[in-house]
Amino acid sequence: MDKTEFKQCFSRRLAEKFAMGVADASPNELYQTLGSLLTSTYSQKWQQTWTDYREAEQKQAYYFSIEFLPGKMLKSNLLNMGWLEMVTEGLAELGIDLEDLAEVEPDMALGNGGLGRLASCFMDSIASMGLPGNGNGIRYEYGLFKQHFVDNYQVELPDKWLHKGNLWEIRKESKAVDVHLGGEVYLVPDAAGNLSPDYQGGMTLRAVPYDTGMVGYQNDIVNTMRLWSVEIPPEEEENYRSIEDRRTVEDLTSVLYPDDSSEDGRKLRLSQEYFFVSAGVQSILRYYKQLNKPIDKINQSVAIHINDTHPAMCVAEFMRLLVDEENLSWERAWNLTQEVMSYTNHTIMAEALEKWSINMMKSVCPRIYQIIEEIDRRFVAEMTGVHDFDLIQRTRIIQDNQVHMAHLAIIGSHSTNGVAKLHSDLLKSVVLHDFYLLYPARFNNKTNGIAMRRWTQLANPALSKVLDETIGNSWRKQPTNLRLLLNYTEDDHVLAALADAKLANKKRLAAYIQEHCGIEVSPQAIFDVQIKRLHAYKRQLLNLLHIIKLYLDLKENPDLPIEPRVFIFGAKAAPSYHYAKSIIKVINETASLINQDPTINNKLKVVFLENYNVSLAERIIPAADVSEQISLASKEASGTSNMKLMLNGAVTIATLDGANVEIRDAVGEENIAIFGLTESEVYQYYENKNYSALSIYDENATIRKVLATLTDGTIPNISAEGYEIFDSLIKYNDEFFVLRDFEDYCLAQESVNKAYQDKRRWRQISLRNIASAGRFSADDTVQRYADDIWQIEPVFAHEDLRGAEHDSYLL
Ligand code: 26W
Repeated sequence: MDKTEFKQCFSRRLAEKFAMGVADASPNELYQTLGSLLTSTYSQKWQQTWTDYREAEQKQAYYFSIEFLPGKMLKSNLLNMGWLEMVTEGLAELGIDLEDLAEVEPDMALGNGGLGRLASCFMDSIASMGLPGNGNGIRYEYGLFKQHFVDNYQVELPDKWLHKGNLWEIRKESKAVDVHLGGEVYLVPDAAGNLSPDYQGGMTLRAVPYDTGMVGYQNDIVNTMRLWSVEIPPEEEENYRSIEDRRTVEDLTSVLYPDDSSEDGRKLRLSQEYFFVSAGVQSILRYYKQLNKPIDKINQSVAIHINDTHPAMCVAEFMRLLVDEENLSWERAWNLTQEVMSYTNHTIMAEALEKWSINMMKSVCPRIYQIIEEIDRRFVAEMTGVHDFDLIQRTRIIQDNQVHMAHLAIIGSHSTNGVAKLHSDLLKSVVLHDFYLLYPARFNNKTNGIAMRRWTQLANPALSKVLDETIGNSWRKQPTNLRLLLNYTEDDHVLAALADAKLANKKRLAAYIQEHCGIEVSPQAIFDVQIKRLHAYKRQLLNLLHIIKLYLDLKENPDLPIEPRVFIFGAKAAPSYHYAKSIIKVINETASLINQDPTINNKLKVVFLENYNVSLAERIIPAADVSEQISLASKEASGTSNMKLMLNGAVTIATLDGANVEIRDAVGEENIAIFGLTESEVYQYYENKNYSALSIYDENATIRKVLATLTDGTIPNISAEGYEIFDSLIKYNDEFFVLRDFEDYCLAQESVNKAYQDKRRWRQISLRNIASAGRFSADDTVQRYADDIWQIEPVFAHEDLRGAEHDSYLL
């Protein structure tokens, strides 16, 4: 479709929807118009894709995730439809800046961090690889809280993202299902003497799906992300007279739990988990049964993926439907369940591995608890005599009145994978070693990837243009072709072009920082970036202590030969995570102190950007020079911001943790600044129980000087928080070995400073990082899931079924 046609259609659609012309329309009306033009255009392909999967009787994968973090979708859909350039120009000719429309769209922030964003990167890649995969999650009324700083403290405000409606979703009333919660279940013998469940009490809720198209990259494929919302079944209305009664129901899908590392253990969270699991599994079986295939062949048509433990009840819900409703034998049902289910672990933090009390489980989903009990009983029986008693007791699902959700997911599926080589090895050797002994063949690694199109073509058009002009545009479809850039390491013209693109992005971010924080930063300075959730193991504190050291050094010697540096933080803390919120306060107070100190001639600036989310990441990452990946080795499962920053030419300072190890392998020792304890050294300390923060403190004057600022008033307004942090290090022995890695970290930072001073060398290192980032494409990651775990393949394989030539996106 050409520009002229688009402009006509756009003006016509605006008139149809809002009875007005371009001149009178607000950015939101223009956004709504453009969005509706897109949805009505790709809906035909969406339907076609669905029909193709059905006619081809294609095996499909269903990615169950309690979090999805798409961010904004307008520009991503325009790019994937091949319309981005044409629409940008067409709108400009109508006097409209596409950026203004993109600004209007609220971020879809239905996730906390890494896990949710990965799920959305995967949705984009699965569709772009033409793979029959669907998302299944919750349509929260309120997304992740909006973060504001008041007096340098984090405050949380509700994210009412739906108040202007959501033009990307379609409410599928006809596809609603009922989910039963609470009550009691009695097993009563039926006529044939088989025990069948008799549900007493509890409540039946209506799960209504809202489908959002997942548009593939210029391949006519549109997959589905189905998000469930709860409603009171019309036939039950009279039972919910009062607002309170109604809220008890509607609360179920009203808000995303803002914790991303420690389970909250609340009944509502467990109810959320069962709600979207039951709704999703029921709708899958309903679809499968329409194919008129034997139920005991469902494993050839369905793959269900459990994204961390939150959807682990898929195992028991699938069993419930196969045994209770499809009357399959337990054994047959169990084999099918294991073949259909697969599980990904995203964290080794003990507090993040969900364990629900038996009573809680019984009160929320009694039949599911009965089934889990039976799975556990049969597991013990099957393993007894084969493996030793203690191993069985450590791996069984129900222990000390708690249901271990990871155990259920591992025992009930055919595949358990980690998200980076080191993480997957730690699962086998430490965290899930007992299960590795039971099921060695099930364990595998799938190193994370990122949606290359969003994190280059959309977020960084300046870099994308230089790449096209240097190596051609094949990298847009095949990111590993970025390696061609290595041929230009000695090409000063290309090095300069890359540096100009980076500088332009830094100027844009500097303007944003000026506007939103009132802080002036120099685009010439090193933009040193740490963007991720605030968590002690991610060690934003280590970054802060180094900044304080630099500040003290500059106070002593303002002519210290360091390159001016801007430290940029983006991080939300879970509202109940007090320690994390104290670190935010201290970073902000340190920032105010340093940014207003005239004596250090602007050599240091600290900027903590509010409300870090996907859209802010798209603004920060292209402007980054240094990528902070400084978690304590063994704690960060993978990380994905590390991949995004590398792809955009930032140089990484990192511990050998998570995917940092594979980034080092990709770019080479001399193009990354590695420091700190390795995971085996960390485990050595655990082994020997001999880590002493106090002795490090006593032996290191610099550390004492730096830590003193936390309590001696150097940093104002942090009396409580300063002591809290000081005590966490000295009194409570520094759980994440911040003091142990401090000196090495400072040395690594000096090497970064030195490298930056050699402009040409720095540009070459940056180039090599861009060139080596192609291997972290989520397109390749999902292809590995498809080949090794889900056994699904692109529908293209059945080209003949789709008829001759496809017409691309015609209006
Ligand atoms: C029960 C509360 C809760 C909520 C979310 C516990 C754990 C989570 C997530 C699993 C935490 C998470 O986002 N993990 C991150 O997953 C990314 C994608 O694989 C990894 O890159 C990060 O290293 C990992 O921390």
